Amino acid sequence: MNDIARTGDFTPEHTGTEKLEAFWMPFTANRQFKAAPRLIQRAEGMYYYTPDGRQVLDAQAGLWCVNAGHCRTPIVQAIAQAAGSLDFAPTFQMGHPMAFELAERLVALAGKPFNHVFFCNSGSEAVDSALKIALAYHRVRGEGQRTRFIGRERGYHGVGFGGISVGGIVGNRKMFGTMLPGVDHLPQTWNLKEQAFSRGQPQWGAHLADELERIVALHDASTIAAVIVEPVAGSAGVLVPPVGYLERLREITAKHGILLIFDEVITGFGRIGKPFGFQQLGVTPDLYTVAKGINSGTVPMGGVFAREGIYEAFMQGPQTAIEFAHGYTYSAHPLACAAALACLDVYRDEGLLTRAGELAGYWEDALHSLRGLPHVIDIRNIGLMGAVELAPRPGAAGARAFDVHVKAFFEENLLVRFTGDILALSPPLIVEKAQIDRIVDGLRRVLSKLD
Ligand code: PXG
Repeated sequence: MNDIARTGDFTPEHTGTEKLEAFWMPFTANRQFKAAPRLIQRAEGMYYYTPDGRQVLDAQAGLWCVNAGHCRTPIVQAIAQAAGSLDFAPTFQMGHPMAFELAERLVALAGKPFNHVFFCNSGSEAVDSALKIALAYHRVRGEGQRTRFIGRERGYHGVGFGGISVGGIVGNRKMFGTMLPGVDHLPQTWNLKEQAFSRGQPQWGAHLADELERIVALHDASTIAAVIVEPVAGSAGVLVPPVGYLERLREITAKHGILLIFDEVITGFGRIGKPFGFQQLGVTPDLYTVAKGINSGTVPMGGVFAREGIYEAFMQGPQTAIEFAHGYTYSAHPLACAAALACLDVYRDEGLLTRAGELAGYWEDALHSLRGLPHVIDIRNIGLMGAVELAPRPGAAGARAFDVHVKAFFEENLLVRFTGDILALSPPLIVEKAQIDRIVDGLRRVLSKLD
């Protein structure tokens, strides 16, 4: 048990539903949850523990973020130490050493051509920051008419107005008015008929990137600031880029002077086999966003990496001028930086940022062994990401995957994420083969008796 955990009185006898009412839960069916709560009290390594003491295997790394595993001692100690020695320090017109050290280490991990990183506190803020860097970059170079963004259907870029505007998940957009003007979308890349049960990158679909040429022709390249995509779409249910697709996006954007932004909030920090997804996929963007795994989900933090030439373009005018009027009170918060520095040590010492690549074959075979079970219409994987897509129950979209989520949690002691009728899997990168077996065997039992 963690000595410093504040456990409250959420023991089985005390979990009265009235205690649950005040918290307006994010992205949650509040009434359904509060009627039958799924509570987590503490965590360690690969596991969560419920208030009644059940040990639950975390097959989703929290929310795609706990890449080093839960409550890792070096990270916990670094946070505690920072909290006791530098609780907060401004980074507007001031600085603290950890922020600079972290930026330097991150840029080294990114490698050329990336040479600067901007800090924020979440993936949503990272996306907003990247979009603003793109607009301002064009403007400082005399191309201020480049104001349009191109996102993609089924893209998830967080929940800020910028992120939902370039994002392509209808449910996250429809309630919120007209959002940013001047945004267009590429088609999404998943196709059941052509790609079902692909292992790794599907062979079919590179041509979908050519839609960008059509969009460019419609608006004229001179009006477009940036294209933003997730290298692997995570939230929409692990949509793996077709072979050759990202390469084509890169070619077309470069040809037209449009910035290419990769949203690596999920693919960053070892999720698909290299420190960053672009390194694994072999396509280099101009800007990319990170969050989540930057400190294994321990303290909110995000960032935007910029390739050579972008930061430099801003460094003009009087020395006293603030070159980029953007930032957050908590940009490079000392606790987040301390956690990230300790986390980078853990990643390095345990080889975690390349472990997904080593386990990818085992993970792929294990997941694809679920093929043929009732209602399974597709299985997708890359690195240590995976998805099992179910046919929806007639008239009740999402109900089947929700049932699996609940049964896995209560009957198999497994935490598995779901989105629509897709089960999404992304275990911490410390996962062992025996734990992969446990995830897949638990799912097999649940799926075998699913109606
Ligand atoms: N971009 C991407 C690609 C993401 O996956 C964000 C931005 C936003 O990050 P923040 O830190 O603002 O939430 C994300 C977040 C899920 C799930 O289960 C995915 C996310 C968040 C919560 C749940 O699919 N991704």
